[in-house]
Amino acid sequence: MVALLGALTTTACGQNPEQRQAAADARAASFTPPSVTSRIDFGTMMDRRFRTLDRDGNDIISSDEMPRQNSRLRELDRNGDGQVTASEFSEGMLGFFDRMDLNRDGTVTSEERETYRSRPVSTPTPVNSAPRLP
Ligand SMILES: [Ca+2]
Ligand SMILES: [Ca+2]
Repeated sequence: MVALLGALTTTACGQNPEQRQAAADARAASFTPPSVTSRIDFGTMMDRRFRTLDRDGNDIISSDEMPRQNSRLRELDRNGDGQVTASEFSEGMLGFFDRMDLNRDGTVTSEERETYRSRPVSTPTPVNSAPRLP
């Protein structure tokens, strides 16, 4: 039994480089900013992310450029045409940043991010339910 536990522990800790890379990719895909992120840095990061996703460079993330399991990205598609334009993307992402920035100081700390993530999903917030008009 002890030997079995030992083997399990070793397996769990002994990830090979590919597994670690896959985990890193997963973290990158779900977007994990550094512990303190300014709004400007966030905007720059999101702009870079948009450029990466917009493979043909037409300022639109079309449905075939959309990552498969990224529901957050689909939520940015405000007019529901299956595409996310550069302005839909940046406005949506900065709105997301502002919702995470609980004390409105223009930076999001890892603590604020955790608070945002652990919020009750079923509770609608006024910011989320407000109509998103330009
Ligand atoms: Ca495109
Ligand atoms: Ca803040």
